[in-house]
Amino acid sequence: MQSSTPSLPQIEKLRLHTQRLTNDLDRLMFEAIPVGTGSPMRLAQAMRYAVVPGGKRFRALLTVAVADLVGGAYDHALRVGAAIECVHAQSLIHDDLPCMDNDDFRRGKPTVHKAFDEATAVLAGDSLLALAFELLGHEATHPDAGVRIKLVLTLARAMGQDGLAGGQMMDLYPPPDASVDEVAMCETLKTGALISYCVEAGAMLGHCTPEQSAELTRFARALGRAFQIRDDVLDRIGDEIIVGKAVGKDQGKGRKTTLSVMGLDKTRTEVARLARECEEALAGFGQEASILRDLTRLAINRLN
Ligand code: GRG
Repeated sequence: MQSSTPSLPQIEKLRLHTQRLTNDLDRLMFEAIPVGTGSPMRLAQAMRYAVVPGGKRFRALLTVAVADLVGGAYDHALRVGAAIECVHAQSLIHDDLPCMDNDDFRRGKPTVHKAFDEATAVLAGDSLLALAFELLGHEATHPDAGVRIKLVLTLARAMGQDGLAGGQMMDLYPPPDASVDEVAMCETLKTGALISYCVEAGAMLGHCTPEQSAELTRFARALGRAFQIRDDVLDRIGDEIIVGKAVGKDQGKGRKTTLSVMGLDKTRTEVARLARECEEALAGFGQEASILRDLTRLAINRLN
């Protein structure tokens, strides 16, 4: 795996792939969040504001790519991807609140609590989590109830104290002299847990051997770390307009990140190691895993 920037044909292939999924996701989510059918209209508007249009749709793309790799159906993966994007959106809405990161802009537009208000933002986040489980539990997501239960159970674990919420807690209340390992653990939970779920869930929709499953898990762990490290780097060197939100906040708040505890040079080395790890984990899948290689490059080189 090259950590260098992707070639133009690679970018074009990924762009077409992304375009199709983005259109399908937007349609699915619009239908799943009706406005004006009895439920409070303002809540539905805030939910839609948070998920349509979304961001890069990296997580849904990942799930669809893994499902495709193991013979899962696109329509099933699309619904799982939508559920994951709902959870991701909730985590961003809550992360942006004044009691957490206190951000006014996200994806180049006012954050949900700025566009609406704090109470609506909290409830929109809560409702998006509920919607995620509703989407997963519906029989359209998979005909096998056992698979649906596994999808639900594994997502619940990825969100809670051993996942996003736990990682966010470590981020908000870091130990005084956080070690590299403690910072890595925080980032693995707050960002890596959902990225790992994307891969696990995609694999659940098809069939793979225990060896393939282990390699996908290894890939997901390295990818999640690389994705969050790039986030830290963008906060340091990114352009506010392109990133779509305020940058330079980590240093201002004295936040512990891989970048702040390792420095730029060691962080680059670590990203190169993670890229190699992704490449090795995907090696056995051959050309079939090319979209996953493209997504790895995107995670490492992205500008927003
Ligand atoms: C889910 C129960 C539950 C709680 C959430 C608030 C919170 C607890 C966690 C916050 C976790 C967080 C914000 C991690 C950062 C993840 C990250 C790198 C986000 C940016 O993702 P992109 O770049 O964003 O994929 P786009 O806008 O492209 O979707």
